[in-house]
Amino acid sequence: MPVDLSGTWVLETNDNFEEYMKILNIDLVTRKIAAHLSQTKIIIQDEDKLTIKTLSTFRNYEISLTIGEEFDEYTKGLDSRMLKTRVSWEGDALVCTQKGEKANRGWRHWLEGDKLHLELYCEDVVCHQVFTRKQ
Ligand code: YOG
Repeated sequence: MPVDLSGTWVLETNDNFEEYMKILNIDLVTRKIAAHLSQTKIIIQDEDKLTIKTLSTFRNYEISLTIGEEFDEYTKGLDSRMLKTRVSWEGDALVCTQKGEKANRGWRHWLEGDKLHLELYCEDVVCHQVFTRKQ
């Protein structure tokens, strides 16, 4: 376990989220609602087991996985696609690849000082989110 990302994190900045939602074919009305949501990320890291909950007043999303093992991900309530997903450490970054209909899809988490960073990418679009620890 290179670093411990565990904690409750609150979204502070959300660059290019609109473009990320568009590339996932999220409809206009849903995008308008989602764009201004406060998102809370709860990460529970226990050796090679990981749970990530993304919570909002509109929808919640949760994955549980074993680091290094591919699993079937269904993005229920998001873009509702089936993916073959794998999450691994690349140095101190937690890196996810999501194989499916969309090319170059995945995400990456890392720490910088007291902030949690997340890049969500799909095709040529990158959304950059920064979270701060909930007090
Ligand atoms: O997190 O993949 O931490 O799963 C991004 C949604 C918005 C619903 C959230 C609800 C992408 C409408 C998941 C927002 C846009 C828009 C709160 C980010 C899709 C639908 C759930 C994510 C990873 C890494 C762990």
